[in-house]
Parts: sequence; C-alpha cells; structure tokens
Amino acid sequence: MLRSSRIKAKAREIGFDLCGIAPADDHPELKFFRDWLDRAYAGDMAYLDRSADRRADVRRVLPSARTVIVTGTVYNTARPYSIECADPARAHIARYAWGDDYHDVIGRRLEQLLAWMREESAEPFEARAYVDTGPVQERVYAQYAGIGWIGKNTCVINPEAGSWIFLAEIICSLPLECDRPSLDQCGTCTLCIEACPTQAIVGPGVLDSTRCISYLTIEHRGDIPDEFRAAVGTRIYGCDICQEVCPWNGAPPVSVDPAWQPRPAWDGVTVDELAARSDDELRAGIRKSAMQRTKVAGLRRNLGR
Ligand code: B12
Ligand code: SF4
Ligand code: SF4
Repeated sequence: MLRSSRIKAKAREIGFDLCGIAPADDHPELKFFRDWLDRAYAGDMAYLDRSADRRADVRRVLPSARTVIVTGTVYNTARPYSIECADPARAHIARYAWGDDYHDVIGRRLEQLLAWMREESAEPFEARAYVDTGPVQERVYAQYAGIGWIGKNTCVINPEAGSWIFLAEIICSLPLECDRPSLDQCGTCTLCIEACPTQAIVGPGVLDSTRCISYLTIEHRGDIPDEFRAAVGTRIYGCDICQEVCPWNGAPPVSVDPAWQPRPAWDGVTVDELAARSDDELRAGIRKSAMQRTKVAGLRRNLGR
C-alpha cells in the first residue's frame, strides 16, 4: 500500500510546506459548526448553511473516505505587519491576497499530488481534492492531521510556521497511517481577542463573522454598516490583526514562492492612490488574484469611493 511517508515526501517536492494525515472520523469539533450557524455567526454566507450537512463530516462528501491528507502552504512574505504601519493613509490588504489566487495555484499542486498517488498506488481508490471552497471544515481536519491547533482567533497555528498558511486537502478512501492531532498551545494568552477592533472574537475559538472586517470587506454584500466603518478604516480587503498580534507569528518563515509575492499594484499604496485608479486599472490588479472575489465594485465600496 502507498505509505504516508512517501505521500508527505512527494507533497514537499511539489511545494507544500506541511502535510499531515487525519482519520475521517467523527471528530467532536465538527459539531460546533451547526451551533455556529444557529447563532447566525455566518451572516449572509448562505452557501455555508446550504452545505451544512456535507460539512458535518467528509464521509457525507465521499462515503468511502477513510483519511484526509491535509496540506499547509506558507504564504507569508517579507513585509511589515499592518499594525506596525505608522501611515494612516496606507491601504491595508490582507496578506493572503497579495499574490496569485491560491485556489488556482494550490489546486494545481493538489491535482499533481493526487495524480502521482493514483500512479503509485497498487490499489484503486476514490478521492476528492479541495482548496477552501469545498464542503469541508478544513481547520478541524488540519488539527487532527497534526498541521496545527485551532487558536483562540480560530486560525490553525503551526508551532514552527505560525498561522500564515493556506490549507488544502485530499479526502481519500485509502486507510493511510495517520498523524497525532496538534495540541492547543494558546495557553493563557488572549492577545487576539483583545486586539480585534470590532470584538468579533466573541469567545475563545468563536468568531462572529458579521462583526469581522474580513467578512465585512470580502463576503458581505451591500454597504458596510455604519457601526463598523471607523474600525474598518483603511483595511480595504480582509484583516490580519488577530494573527499579527499572535506570539506564534512573531518571527514567521517567509515564502520565496513567486506565487505569493506582493503584486506591485498593491504594495505600499494609499487609499487615495487606489481610489484615483480607473476601473480597468483596478481590474488588472485583481486579475487571477484572490481579490477577484469582490470584483471592482466591492473594492470601490471598501475604498469608500
Ligand atoms: C467562512 C470562512 C471565513 C469566514 C468565517 C471565518 C471563521 N472563523 O469561521 C470569514 C469571511 C470571516 C473568514 C475570514 C478569514 N479567513 Co476564512 N474561511 C472560511 C471557510 C470557507 C469556512 C470556515 C468555517 O467553516 N467557519 C465556521 C466555523 C465554525 O469554523 P472554524 O473557524 O473553522 O471553526 C473552528 C473554531 O472556530 C472552533 N469553534 C467554533 N465554535 C466553537 C465553539 C466552542 C465552544 C469552541 C471551544 C470552539 C469553537 O472549532 C471550529 C471547528 O468547528 C474556510 C475554508 C474551509 N472550507 O474550511 C476559510 C479559512 C478558514 N479562511 C482562511 C483565511 C486565510 C481567512 C483570513 C485570514 C483571511 C483574511 N486575512 O482576511 C480570515 C481570518 C479571520 C479569522 N480570525 O478566522 C483559511 C485559514 C487558514 C488557517 N491558518 O487557519 C481557510 C482555512 C481557507 C484556506 N483553505 O486556507 N473566513
Ligand atoms: S480578522 Fe480582524 S476583524 Fe476579524 S476577528 Fe481577526 S482582528 Fe477581528
Ligand atoms: S494571540 Fe494568543 S490566544 Fe490568540 S491565537 Fe495567538 S496564542 Fe492563541
């Protein structure tokens, strides 16, 4: 049978920084999701509600699933944190969106890993590969694959790599050898909860999206509610504050992968400079990047003009 160690070695060769394997079991944390939806913390992300049954367990997505191969990809690049920036006019875009669209880049790498597995495996198997948009609670499986623990800010934190990591997974029917789950290392720290400018982290590991700047600037349709406008400030796409204050991101590794390097269009720009650009110029900047999600109209709303 295909061994876990070989899959991990291949994942590394393809460009994944982390790879671990979780059993496709009934993990207790999967149950939080329903309660979270019932508390209306998903806001108007209706797709989460629609797919809630499948998100409850990967075996609803692939009934033959035995294991989940979870990958982590460091996207951090050598730029200061937004909370270190003294210029009040600077436009802040979340670190994950500075380069190419991770759905495309990581999706291709995941397909490459899966194709290799199919060639190498002596027995045929079923599999599904997902990056972010699949009906999978990625953080829970990442924790059980030993990629990292789910911090109080709800992000998966790896003790060496920090939390600037994308997650992606292959659900498969192979009974692979699994890793040990990661252990919570937040301890008594509450820095992320205190630093959140909109009090969106309503309890350790519980995020009310309707208060989160990431949601308000990326997922929310319509105007940004007045009560949050001041806190959103010049954060024009996503928010990194609860990760920037995290001690586990104090000296994070930096990726040299060309895919994640900041595009010149967004690097060190002010809100006024961006607002002065034409729609075509803005469109060219977001092309094939994760920022395409809001389209130019959403970006203009976030810019306030
Ligand atoms: C919806 C979504 C969002 C929403 C909601 C985020 C959230 N925390 O739920 C919004 C738009 C706000 C968002 C923001 C961001 N997101 Co997002 N998002 C997702 C998505 C598509 C689903 C997440 C989900 O199911 N949320 C529902 C809650 C219940 O799930 P959860 O946060 O995973 O929950 C765990 C804990 O919160 C905890 N928990 C929940 N309730 C309770 C209750 C108790 C009592 C306890 C103890 C624990 C607990 O256990 C949960 C597991 O059930 C995932 C991709 C995926 N398919 O999983 C990406 C994903 C989580 N996002 C990601 C990223 C990068 C971001 C941002 C950093 C982007 C940015 N800079 O703006 C921010 C981070 C904000 C934050 N602090 O989470 C990455 C995270 C990588 C990582 N290292 O963790 C993911 C995994 C995408 C990816 N493939 O890389 N996101
Ligand atoms: S991303 Fe920003 S707004 Fe959302 S929970 Fe973290 S600090 Fe708060
Ligand atoms: S800031 Fe502290 S409490 Fe929050 S995720 Fe990081 S270690 Fe955990």
